Amino acid sequence: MAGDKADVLMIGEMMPLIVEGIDKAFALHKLWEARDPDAMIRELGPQLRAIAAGGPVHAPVDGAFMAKFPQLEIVSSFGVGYDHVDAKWAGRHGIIVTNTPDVLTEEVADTALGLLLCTVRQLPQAERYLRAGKWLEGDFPLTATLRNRTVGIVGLGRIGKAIARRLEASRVNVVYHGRKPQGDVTYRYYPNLLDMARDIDVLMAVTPGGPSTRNLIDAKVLEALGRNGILINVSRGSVVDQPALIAALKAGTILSAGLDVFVGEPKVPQELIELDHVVLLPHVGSASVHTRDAMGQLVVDNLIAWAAGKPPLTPVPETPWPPKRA
Ligand code: NAP
Ligand code: 8YV
Repeated sequence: MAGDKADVLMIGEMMPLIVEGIDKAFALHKLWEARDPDAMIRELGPQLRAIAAGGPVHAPVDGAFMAKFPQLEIVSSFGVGYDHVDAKWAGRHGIIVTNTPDVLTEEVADTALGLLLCTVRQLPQAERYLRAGKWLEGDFPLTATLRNRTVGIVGLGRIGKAIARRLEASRVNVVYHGRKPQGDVTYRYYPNLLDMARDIDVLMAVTPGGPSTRNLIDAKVLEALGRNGILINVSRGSVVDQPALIAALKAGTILSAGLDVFVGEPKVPQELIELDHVVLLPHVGSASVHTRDAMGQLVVDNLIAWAAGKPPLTPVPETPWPPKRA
């Protein structure tokens, strides 16, 4: 503790708005800059009560890591998805986990729809065609269409519903799969993903990552989606069996895929990069200045609320409130 400011450990580098916001209100410790990170952890261990954590490309905040800080009270995480944090372990140990929901919903839905349109209509390929001077030789080939397609959304939560609203405006039929039906929509619900995959020709993944959704979209689902089928993934790379997807794309089992997320990102398999008929984005779902600023501010504001003894602004469902220590 520096003066009366609580210590906050930042694990990996985060955006300047977060670094500056935390630095102003707290004693900030930058683990990624430490010459000896283990020594910093040992030194802070007994008194540290707060951690700021980044998204999926950062180090996981698992039970073993949190156990190094017996006084830990809060992990303020960047991003709505928090599969890099063991929130169940934290919940059992009375530790608050916060994420950044809602402020990114419309941005990610915009990206998902853009990715879908780019994939179906091959817009990036058409742009590459023009830049390569090929238009002078002839028109770009005709493409597939969004018309008469049915989009099946896996994970009809905040972002899934915002995508569905955009699809409705485009007069596209929407159905969905999740663990339970949603009360506030009239789209057809499929309790079984395979059944839905057979009936649709676009599969849009918007679930959380983590063990409960690992490889949810596997070879069988891709086969059921069929030769005209398109997979759009804006959830987490882990939700799709990536080798099975590559095999399906190569074999023509499905038509195409638009991917914003990957297993092991930022590394993307060369086999995917070499496929010209897919559209690949570097995890930019929420990546506008406006939305990233709102997300970053929420990371800071959750810590400020905690330090003032107020309830967390955006706790994840696993967070017990008021907290109970194990
Ligand atoms: P949300 O409101 O919690 O929605 C998640 C949905 O997934 C819920 O409808 C939930 O419904 C469903 N779901 C959960 N577990 C499932 C399972 N095992 N099988 C099928 N469906 C399941 O979250 P959100 O704010 O919409 O965000 C969703 C996810 O999008 C995030 O967790 C993150 O992974 C991803 N994301 C990606 C980007 C990007 O940049 N690409 C940006 C933001 C978010 P049930 O509980 O009824 O199953
Ligand atoms: C974040 C995301 O940008 O919110 C999420 O779950 O995937 C993105 O909005 C990502 O977590 C940053 O690392």
